[in-house]
Amino acid sequence: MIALNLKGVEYEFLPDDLLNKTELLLKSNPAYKKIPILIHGDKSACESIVIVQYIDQVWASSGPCTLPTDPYDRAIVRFWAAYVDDKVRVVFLMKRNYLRTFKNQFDLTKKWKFEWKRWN
Ligand SMILES: N[C@@H](CCC(=O)N[C@@H](CS)C(=O)NCC(=O)O)C(=O)O
Repeated sequence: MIALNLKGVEYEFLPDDLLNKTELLLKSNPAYKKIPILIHGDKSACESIVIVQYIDQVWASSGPCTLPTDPYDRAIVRFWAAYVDDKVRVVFLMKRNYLRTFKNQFDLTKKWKFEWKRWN
């Protein structure tokens, strides 16, 4: 959305329920079944960095270039995008799964702290 806004491209935002994905999402990104997806006419582009590059190229003459034009600088941006995707997201997902798994224990700890305060 940031890239589209920078380019001044009008778009419609279609939210999706990631726990109950729509047919449109599944049909538009059959490989990963994930968002974001850019639907442009009868075509769809998936993966953030691919979408940003696509937007830069299709709307090249409008607004600023989202990615650097220098090939090396562009490679660096792609490297860090892949790094964040690979490493940071994994940590986020691990934290989410950890919290889900141990939610009951956290609730118990809260209860225990409450009891401790009550008696001390
Ligand atoms: N590499 C992808 C990552 C996309 C991604 O992880 N999307 C998440 C939402 S932020 C998603 O669709 N999750 C649903 C799922 O994993 O089923 C990108 O950069 O576009």
